[in-house]
Amino acid sequence: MRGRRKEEMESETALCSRLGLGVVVADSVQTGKPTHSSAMGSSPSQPQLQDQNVKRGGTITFTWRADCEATATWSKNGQLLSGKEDRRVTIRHDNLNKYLTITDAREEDEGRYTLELQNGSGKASGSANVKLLEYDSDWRNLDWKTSELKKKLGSFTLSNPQINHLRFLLHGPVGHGKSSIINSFNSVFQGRVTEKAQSASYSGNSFTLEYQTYQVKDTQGRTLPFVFNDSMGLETLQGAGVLTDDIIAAIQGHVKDGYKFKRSPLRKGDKDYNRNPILSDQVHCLVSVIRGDRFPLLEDDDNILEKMRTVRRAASDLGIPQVVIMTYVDLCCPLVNKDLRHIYSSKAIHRTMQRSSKKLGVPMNHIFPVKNYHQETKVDNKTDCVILEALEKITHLANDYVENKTHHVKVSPLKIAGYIGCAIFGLVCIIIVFGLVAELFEYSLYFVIMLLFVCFLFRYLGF
Ligand SMILES: Nc1nc2c(ncn2[C@@H]2O[C@H](COP(=O)(O)OP(=O)(O)O)[C@@H](O)[C@H]2O)c(=O)[nH]1
Ligand SMILES: [Mg+2]
Repeated sequence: MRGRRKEEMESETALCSRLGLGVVVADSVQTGKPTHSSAMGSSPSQPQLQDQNVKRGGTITFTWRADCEATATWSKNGQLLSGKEDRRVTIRHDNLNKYLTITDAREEDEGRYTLELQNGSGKASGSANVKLLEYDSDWRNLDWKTSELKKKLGSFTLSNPQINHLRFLLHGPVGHGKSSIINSFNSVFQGRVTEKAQSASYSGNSFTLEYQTYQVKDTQGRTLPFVFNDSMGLETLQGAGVLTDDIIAAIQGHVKDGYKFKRSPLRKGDKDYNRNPILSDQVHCLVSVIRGDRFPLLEDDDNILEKMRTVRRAASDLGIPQVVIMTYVDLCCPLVNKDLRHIYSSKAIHRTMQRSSKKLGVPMNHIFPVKNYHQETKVDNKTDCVILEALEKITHLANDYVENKTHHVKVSPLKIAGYIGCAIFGLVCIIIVFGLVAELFEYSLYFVIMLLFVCFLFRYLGF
């Protein structure tokens, strides 16, 4: 009897390994040994099947060892499975062992699977869900080549000649990877993992306390046409973390580099307040940085979400484009953790993006999932690609924004009065001088010269 049991177990193990089963959901131990009561006609025990998360192309496997003779039927979402509907589906009943295997798993295989056992004494059924970790095809295309993208961005020509760089402001909750993304951008172009902006190993409170501009250089030491502004993180408590007024002032270009964030907002007249920001001081794209794996927590944090919305509204009022960089994709999805190439087919990442799009009001094509260089000591092609993909899209959005902008220098009324005073004084002097000269020249020449001078004055003062 014992020998027969051992043989059965061996054949079961052999089958599992032949099918390449990643997950043996329930094994015979769970059911206990077949009892004599089965022979006496007891009804089967309820099958215990376990939920499965399977990767695309993987194998879905349910096995159950019944504790008595019983006929078994498998169904999916209430529809009976015969095992003939698809070559990928195999149903096998080997004495007490019941198997359902589906190879080359696809999205259509998702659903609730049920095993029903029935004999003369009664019936029992058990169900489990199958979920695919990935969609059947990628929802965003990437050709996984860095050299082209790097070249394109390295020689990017700004469409507005009045500025020599695009300015991106990174903002978001503390510890979500703002400083790390600046380091990642720089690392890609440097070809080695760098740390320009200090990122925190553990972030309870903001590690970045200053408003700082970072440039990116390539391996030849050429400065790339974009700069990044790192800011202090947003915190839940009112008055903690960066103040939304300061972020809004930074967007408008009023915050000078090196400003140390304080408990009270930066005001006109403070030494770090730039009264007359020009186009290159202003932010050309607002980048919200959020952790993908922590989004469920962030979703419930109304204080932070409200702060983020306030900042976004201010950017919208100025017509500044806004994007979201979703970091920590490696912790969002086990498949992506293993291989970053699954990033654009991962359901977990796509769903988190959909939820953040809804909560933050940013369209899906303005959300970029990214894995930062955080523990690596060397750069790698896949991480570079994902980072460059985000940077390229952000650069185009910012460049479109600056295309039709001009330097709007706000001149104070006092300055204007000064200009006018100077102009009047200059004119009077000229009239006196030319009055003397006019005696020697014809009046017509006198007026032509006067006119030319006034034109020059107006052009020079920029009226
Ligand atoms: N696993 C993982 N860790 C990350 C990622 N991005 C950042 N980190 C880590 O998160 C921590 C906080 O990052 P930091 O850039 O200082 O966040 P900040 O406060 O928003 O500037 C650091 O320990 C980083 O190494 C990522 O994509 N994946
Ligand atoms: Mg930081």
